[in-house]
Amino acid sequence: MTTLAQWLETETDDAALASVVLSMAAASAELSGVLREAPIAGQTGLAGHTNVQGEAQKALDVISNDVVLKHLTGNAAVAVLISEELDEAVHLAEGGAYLVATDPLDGSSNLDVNVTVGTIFSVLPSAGGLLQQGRAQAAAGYVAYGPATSLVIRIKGDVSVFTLSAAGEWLQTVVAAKVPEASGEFAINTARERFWDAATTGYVKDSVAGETGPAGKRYNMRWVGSMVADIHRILMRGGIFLYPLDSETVSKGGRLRLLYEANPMAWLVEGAGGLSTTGTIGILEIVPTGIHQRVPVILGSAEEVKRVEGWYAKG
Ligand code: AHM
Ligand code: MG
Repeated sequence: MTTLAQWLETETDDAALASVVLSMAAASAELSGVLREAPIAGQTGLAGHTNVQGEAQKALDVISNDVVLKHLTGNAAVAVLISEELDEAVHLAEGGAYLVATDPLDGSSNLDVNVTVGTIFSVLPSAGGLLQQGRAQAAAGYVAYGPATSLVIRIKGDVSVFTLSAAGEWLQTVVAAKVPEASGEFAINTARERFWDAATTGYVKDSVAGETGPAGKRYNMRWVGSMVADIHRILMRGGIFLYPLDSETVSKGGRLRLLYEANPMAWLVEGAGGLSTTGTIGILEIVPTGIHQRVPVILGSAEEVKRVEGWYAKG
């Protein structure tokens, strides 16, 4: 089987970029072990403080951030780290060619109930500064800590999936993931229906209307509450993920963060043939205004994303 290091050799001739991906993979492999034994080590529960987003940090949020920081600090190619858990960008190796933006532990509300969580990361050329469009990404990936630990990674070409072996090696298990164009599955937190805009309400209403409704088919709804798990399902078998702008999140610009949640996921989904949008513009086209900026996120199977865009176009 192809290892991650072998795949990187064929995927890029940029040794610095390959080393950044390998550092994130090493951090994630370490985290996979930490997460597996966290209840034994007494590392579940709250850390006792809040992050820059005003969210209560879990002990494992803090530990995960420390593990990623440790692995990137030793890498001369990483000039800057932006993390969900750190108020400010951290300047690391001077002259490093790359910037990493990460959510070290996404979906942490699922930790204490042993449901899949993940690490998301985006790699950008450091020369472009802190606030670059998603289009500028040099690579992006996530790691899903589920029944298996999966690394999903894309440089410029296809999306590859690697699985962490018991011996600690990343082995390629999917060569080119493709998001099916059509799907009958949508993912949205339906408990927020009262806050939705007309486009979201319209799309979901059409979808649940079944075979005789405007969508002409039957849909299923899935919502794990870990973006990594929901997006992984969509990458493997299709579907659409929506965290739209709603009347409660409008003052913040949305719920999910652009630099280390929306952009890397959009990079992967688009690389696998899917689409991504805020409803009105492509996620990868957004010009960031802040490192912790939030945006509406709609991505997945092309037909479904187009159906949502159709609703937004109605105004
Ligand atoms: P987090 O980065 O603080 O873990 O929050 C992001 C998570 C996503 O993983 C998930 O899609 C979303 O928040 C779930 O939101 P909700 O609580 O509305 O279900
Ligand atoms: Mg998070």
